[in-house]
Amino acid sequence: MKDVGIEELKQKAIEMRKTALTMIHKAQAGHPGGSLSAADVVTALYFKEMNIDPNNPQWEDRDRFVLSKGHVCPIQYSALALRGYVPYDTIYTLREFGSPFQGHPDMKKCPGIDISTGSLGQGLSCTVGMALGGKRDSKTYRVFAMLGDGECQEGQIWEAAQSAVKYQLDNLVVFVDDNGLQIDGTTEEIMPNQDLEKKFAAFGFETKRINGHSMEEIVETLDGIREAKNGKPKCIVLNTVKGKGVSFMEHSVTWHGVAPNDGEFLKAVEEVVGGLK
Ligand SMILES: Cc1ncc(C[n+]2csc(CCOP(=O)(O)OP(=O)(O)O)c2C)c(N)n1
Repeated sequence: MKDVGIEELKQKAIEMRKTALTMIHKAQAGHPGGSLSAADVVTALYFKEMNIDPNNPQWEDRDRFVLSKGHVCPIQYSALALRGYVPYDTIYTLREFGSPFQGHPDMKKCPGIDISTGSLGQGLSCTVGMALGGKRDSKTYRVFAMLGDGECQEGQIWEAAQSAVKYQLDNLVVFVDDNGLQIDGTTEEIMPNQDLEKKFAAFGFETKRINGHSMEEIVETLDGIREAKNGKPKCIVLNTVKGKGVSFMEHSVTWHGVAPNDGEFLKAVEEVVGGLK
């Protein structure tokens, strides 16, 4: 954990959004909507909460982060580039052959990626293994997962949730980016309210629903659970907006996996630089 103020984190979140959009624009491919909805929590984790060392990505005692909704990797790559895991210019190689920044996170190619993801539903199981391993080895590291609300339709999520409770993994913190939209192949889908905090609570998680774009609420929540050694895994459901920070991308499933053209990119960056409204 680093002592970083709210205003500094908000500035970082602006840089994160700008970087992710720059990558996607340069590649002319990628997923802006879900990257922007996850941006604020990912910022708080990488710039304040997690015990990590960019110079030693394999450090045994590091906190782990698993982007289970791996398609929004531009936001995680932005954190890795801005924290210095790789040179910042790497952002211009998104999705290129040989780049550490593949279309979905690849742990063999990119320093700082703890597990390869992209096939939705699998990441939580990986975090359960990591958290259980930590407990068995008497390690104090914590494990953070980021899931999508659409992803929670995968049965494997709930099998993993049961294991997390059975093994009393209070070193596991699960975030669900509940932006209310997903896309299934070519079918756009408005997600029904799944009452995810109630579902995770029914399985035995300690749960809370917060505004996923309020840095104040995010930091307060992370402060509140940091020392909670009560035998319960945690789940924080985030009220978020897909495309948050760019007016024409907000609440729009169209921007799930589409890159902005030159004009759209310039307008998007202009808006992002102005901060969240
Ligand atoms: C197992 C699997 N099925 C389908 C997909 C294709 N897919 C990629 S993103 C996505 C929608 C995800 O929605 P959500 O989890 O809500 O993420 P977000 O809206 O935050 O992008 C789907 C179905 C996939 N990556 N993995």
